[in-house]
Amino acid sequence: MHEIRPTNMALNQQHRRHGVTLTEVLMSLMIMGIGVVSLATLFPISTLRVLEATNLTNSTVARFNAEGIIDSFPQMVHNPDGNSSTREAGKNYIVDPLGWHELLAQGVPTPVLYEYNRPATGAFAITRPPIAQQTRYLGDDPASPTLFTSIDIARRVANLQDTTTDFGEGFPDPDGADPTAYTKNGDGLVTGLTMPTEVDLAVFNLPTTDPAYQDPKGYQAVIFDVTGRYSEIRTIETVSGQTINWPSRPLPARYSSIVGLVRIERTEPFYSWMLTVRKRASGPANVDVVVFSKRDFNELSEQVYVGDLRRFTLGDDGVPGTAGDDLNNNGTDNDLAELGYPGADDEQNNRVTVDWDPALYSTVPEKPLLRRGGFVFDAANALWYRVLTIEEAPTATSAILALEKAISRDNTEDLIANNALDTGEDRNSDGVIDRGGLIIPRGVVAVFPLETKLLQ
Ligand SMILES: [Ca+2]
Ligand SMILES: [Ca+2]
Ligand SMILES: [Ca+2]
Ligand SMILES: [Ca+2]
Repeated sequence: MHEIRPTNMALNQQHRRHGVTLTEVLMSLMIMGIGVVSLATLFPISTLRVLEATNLTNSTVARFNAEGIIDSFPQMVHNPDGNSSTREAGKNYIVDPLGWHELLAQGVPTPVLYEYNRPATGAFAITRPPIAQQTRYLGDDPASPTLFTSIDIARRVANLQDTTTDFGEGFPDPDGADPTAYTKNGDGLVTGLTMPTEVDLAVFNLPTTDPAYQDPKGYQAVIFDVTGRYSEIRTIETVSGQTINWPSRPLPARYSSIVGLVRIERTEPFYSWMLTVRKRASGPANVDVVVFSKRDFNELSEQVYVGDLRRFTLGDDGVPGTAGDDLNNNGTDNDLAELGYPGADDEQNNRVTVDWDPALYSTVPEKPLLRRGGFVFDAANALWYRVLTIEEAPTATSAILALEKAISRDNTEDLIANNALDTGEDRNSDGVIDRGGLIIPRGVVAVFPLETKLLQ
């Protein structure tokens, strides 16, 4: 027994020297884990960055498209209903050719208001002020349009055809020995190709030769030459059986004897724009281009939520101006006109509480999609604000939003002693205290203020 022990100990020591303890394993796992986790978090971040970059690029293109249209057709902004007798001076409104046509196509009889489910009665009434502020215009005379004559035109003008979806591909002439695969015009140039039968054209809903069934939804063919390095794109004009045709734009002569792969794809519009306009009484208009990604063309997305935008807080003293002082010397201390007075403790405000308590609405509103970096629209003043953060909510059906910049205009009459009608409030003297409305449409990726557009 005594002789064996040292041997065992030596063996154990040997094991200890060459092996790895549990602690060492755990340590190395932890170190590797840190590396893997930090590497893994890089992927979502980079994906987000790519998405942000794509949004930024495409929305900038959409913005310049929109500005080009405005500069070519200034009446779209300055006379948005096409009625020369009213120039909408001093009003705020929306110019939304695409939204107008899309809602019309959905059966909304007159998509004149950019709003839905606005609380119109009760303590949280948001009445439409005398200046029509949530009016949506086509940007043209709806009775006899000259510019936005159809939904197709509106889609072409206000959409960015930025993405394509593949619908199938194949080699019409895999061996370069099948002359029947080609349809040619009088000059011998290819105006059509017959696709192999494994590409089932019927499922694509492509435009057929029968004009009654033509459905030009942006289907196009990408036609490679035999090298696979050169390609031409043709909008598919008609389809007859397995043959796709583009008679108005024949292919170059290099395709006349042999073609390579042909891919059928459809252009998808993800980005679109509408305009918000604040037109001064003197004529010039401030215009914002609002760019959406996958805009939801639905009345529900124009839900007006209760959200009082107030330019100033009352400060620590809880009253307008400085407690006990008559800052504006009108004989009354701390009247409403002293709110935000120079020298007072009132501060510029960038917070707003948005409320979607179903009790306030005639139709149960969907909860707004609130997210950092999203946009909210002041329905009274036609101003956009970007959301900086979402703070804790006082109730389960409300949230406090911190906005990226200070609120520049009040959208409510209820500026002090909230929920009560106080002296100096009720500016339109209708006996009702007006609450503010916010619209929080989904998918707004950017809002571009343009240079002031002059009446031309
Ligand atoms: Ca104060
Ligand atoms: Ca005073
Ligand atoms: Ca009040
Ligand atoms: Ca009022």
